Amino acid sequence: MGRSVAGEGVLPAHYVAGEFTRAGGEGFPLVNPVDGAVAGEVPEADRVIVDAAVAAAHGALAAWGSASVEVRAEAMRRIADGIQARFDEFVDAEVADTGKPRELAAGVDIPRAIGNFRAYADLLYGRPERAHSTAVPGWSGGVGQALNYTVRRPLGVVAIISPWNLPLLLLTWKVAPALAAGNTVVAKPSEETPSTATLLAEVIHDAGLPVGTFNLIHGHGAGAAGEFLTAHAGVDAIAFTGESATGSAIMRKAAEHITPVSFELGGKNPAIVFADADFEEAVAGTVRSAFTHSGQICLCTERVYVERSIFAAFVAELGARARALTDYGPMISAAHRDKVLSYYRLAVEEGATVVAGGGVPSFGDERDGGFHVEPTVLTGLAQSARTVQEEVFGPICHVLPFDTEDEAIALANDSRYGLAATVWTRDLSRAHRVAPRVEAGIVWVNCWNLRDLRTPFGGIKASGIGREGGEYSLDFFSEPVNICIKI
Ligand code: NAD
Ligand code: 6OD
Repeated sequence: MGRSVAGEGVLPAHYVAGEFTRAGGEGFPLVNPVDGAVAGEVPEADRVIVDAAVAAAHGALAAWGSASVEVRAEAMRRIADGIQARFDEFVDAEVADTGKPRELAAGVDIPRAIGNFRAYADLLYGRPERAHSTAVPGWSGGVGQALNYTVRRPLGVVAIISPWNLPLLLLTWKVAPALAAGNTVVAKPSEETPSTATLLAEVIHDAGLPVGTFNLIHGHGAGAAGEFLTAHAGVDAIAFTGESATGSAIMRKAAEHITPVSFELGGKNPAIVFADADFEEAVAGTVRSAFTHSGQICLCTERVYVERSIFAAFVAELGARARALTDYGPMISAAHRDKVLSYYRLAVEEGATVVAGGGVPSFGDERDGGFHVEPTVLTGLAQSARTVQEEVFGPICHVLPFDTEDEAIALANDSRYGLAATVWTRDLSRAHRVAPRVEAGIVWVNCWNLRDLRTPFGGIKASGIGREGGEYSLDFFSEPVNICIKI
């Protein structure tokens, strides 16, 4: 079938065994979250398509799994170049699917997708292989030698399931290291955001990897394409990003075949603001960390703990800046908007004071048909309130005062999640003291979402299993094999 043409939008298609197809079950509408209009139709992969994708990935393992580091690294670079060459198409597609501000897609999502492939091309060369010289007691009492060395081999066919919030960034965050490590891939993006994944398949097709090395299927999760894929006996590993509840469901299925998993899940991320912080930096940083992409980033702050002496001033300024935000994107869907609004209502029932937002904005244009909600700042809830404990994944944060360092840490850690945290202080000793005590996989001090692709990324508690990023991803996507040679 035909491929997307610049300026004409993307026709979402599965990519299986080197062919684009819209075959399978009954498709479903693709909705523009900015105005609620139907923008196209997404094909739904049935079991036949999923089986074909897994079979194709198996068929490509011998060729791709044995390709040299040079061949794989060059392929990663061709993919990066291919995205770069179609940069504007990728930006258009990401904006159309998510409604996110164009500067976010053009400034973060698409450049980071390119960066993901370039980073793994480079990392492949820097990968050390370990060797150990081992003393061996000889048969006749002398001492001989053995050489132990460790090689890494790919896991096989990897299923990659990604969410809708950073569709291309989070898909490539897993596809790049999985392919770099010599695996073949069957990927399923979120049903809400099929377009940049389809463009990625076109770019990978053009990069000339062996047929079947990368496959893409579209469709829903539970009881559908996502579950068919993650429960598939032919899948050797699962890398998943999404809700913690979905992680549990996938893990139950994975248990059947003892399939290894890497999970990046939900969060309820705290910010701790000490009175000695640079006030302006802390407020501006918290506005970014709470409201970027309308709070639909797993790293976004939803709980803010502020030292009592600056609490009132901080809340007033945060509220004023939240009210001043005007150019923000929508929630991804009507269902997600309704979930976020249900938390706004719940918070009020739980006794919150609404400092800013709390409702649906009125723009007086086509956006009124879309799924926007106001950036919202709350105070006055107990730490145990559901709105303080449960992930909302929208533009909402609740601010609570604290009196001591220990209390701030205890409040931050009082959560089933442990993904990311921010600490705002000018006291270096305090920063070093507090950061390691916060139960999170990532702690930013005086900054937020400052990323280095070599660093470990992931969460503890209900926020995930394992770490991705740099060598950590290459470790997950490959298996160490120790070889011992008596010499
Ligand atoms: P989701 O869990 O609903 O869906 C994610 C993906 O899983 C989609 O592709 C979906 O089709 C698929 N899926 C759903 N049920 C499935 C099942 N039973 N079997 C197999 N696949 C299934 O998540 P979402 O709503 O797309 O994304 C938002 C969530 O993702 C939030 O909780 C957010 O915190 C989390 N998230 C975490 C990270 C991280 O790095 N930790 C990053 C982004 C998003
Ligand atoms: O920046 C990244 O590498 C990354 N994995 C970001 C995740 C954001 C979650 O929404």
